[in-house]
Amino acid sequence: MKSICVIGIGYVGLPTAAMFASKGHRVVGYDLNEKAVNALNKGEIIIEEPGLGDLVKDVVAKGFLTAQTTCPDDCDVYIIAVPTPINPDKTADMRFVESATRAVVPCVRKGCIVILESTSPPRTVEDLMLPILKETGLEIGEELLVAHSPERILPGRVIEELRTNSRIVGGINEKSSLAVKEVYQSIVEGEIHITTSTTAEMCKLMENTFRDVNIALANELAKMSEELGVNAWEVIRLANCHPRVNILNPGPGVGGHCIALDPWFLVEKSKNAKLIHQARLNNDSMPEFVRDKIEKIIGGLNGKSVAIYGVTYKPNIDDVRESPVMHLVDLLKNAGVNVNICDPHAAEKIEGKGIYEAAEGCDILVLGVNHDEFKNVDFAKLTAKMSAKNILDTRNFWSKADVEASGAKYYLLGDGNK
Ligand code: SAJ
Repeated sequence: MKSICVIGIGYVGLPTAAMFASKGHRVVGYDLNEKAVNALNKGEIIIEEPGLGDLVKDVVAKGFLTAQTTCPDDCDVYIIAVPTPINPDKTADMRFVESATRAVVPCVRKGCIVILESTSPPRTVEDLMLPILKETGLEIGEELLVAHSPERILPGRVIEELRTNSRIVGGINEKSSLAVKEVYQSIVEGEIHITTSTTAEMCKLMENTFRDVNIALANELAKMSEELGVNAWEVIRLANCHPRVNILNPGPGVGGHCIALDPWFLVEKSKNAKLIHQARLNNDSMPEFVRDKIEKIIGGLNGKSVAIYGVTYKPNIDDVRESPVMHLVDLLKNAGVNVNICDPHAAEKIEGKGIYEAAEGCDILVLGVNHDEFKNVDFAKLTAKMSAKNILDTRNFWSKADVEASGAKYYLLGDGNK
């Protein structure tokens, strides 16, 4: 068994730490966030992720996982899982990775391993981390092994995917790759592919960029469909009957701290990332497109009331980071709209109202995120106290027939049929 330090006990670091601890490793979570550290040491978590709470409670109770606000100097493996946000000018903010790497320097000794898990621009390990790690005085690649191993876990299915997804390990040399592969073999049942650190960085970015570009295609289809008088969802359903076509779903935009951000790392580093750049602009234009659709439906915005159902970046999670629906809320408020929010998953993050209360007095109800809680609503009751019974579905989640049977008017993002 190894002693493992996970730097950053957030959405990726905490489940990773808990999984290693559940296999008998001694794991120390290091984070500057005292609230997260204190919660973890009580066996509690401060994020919503199915199954994670029980896992953390168990490994903390057994003494395999602890947390602290300083970097431990007695571990064999140091995993950096800190945020890599985007600056307002869309360049990568690598401060957290840099400071985590510096924190490791006085703590490592001969034989230690440093792994970057954070999604990072290409060449982060080679050009940002190695120059700092050389300050340890250890022979990099021999006495101190270094690799990038990006996570592929889907928020909402983290525990299962950490275990079952295949994984890429990109070492600065083969010795590093083999040592890091051995570390992950204790928690990963999927295949572990070995490559270079820069290739691993590019793989992670291209995985999410592939998804972002395809979502952008679906969003462009939605706009074209409204212009040309067809229903984009019908086009997608039928086109996807082709054995090699898989058009993704339109929506009010792309959120989360991954798909919405990672492509910008490539735009920053390569002048050839033109399609990738345009895809980001397409997706980031959707909140305005929805705002304009709302304005057209209710005949103006200033002084109107709009109820937004679901503001997290995707269904059944509590994460509002980069949420396009939160951007839509801001756009509406800036246009003088009174906005009511209903989101049972984001109750601790935003001031919301109940499902049958939020729509009262509103001119339109917009489904922003298709949470399970919105599946079986009573549309007659939902719209009973609305000023105007308009429902705009941005996720093709509700039935037009059911909505209109209640006497409300149903609108669907991407449906150009009048
Ligand atoms: N979205 C659409 N249309 C779609 C699919 C998604 O509008 O057809 C939107 C969602 O509403 C959401 C955003 O895109 O706002 C991203 O949602 P997501 O579920 O696609 O992605 P994440 O960010 O939760 O997780 C992704 C996953 N990457 C891929 O699927 C390639 C996950 O495997 C990664 O580990 C994660 O990013 C990450 O951490 O990088």
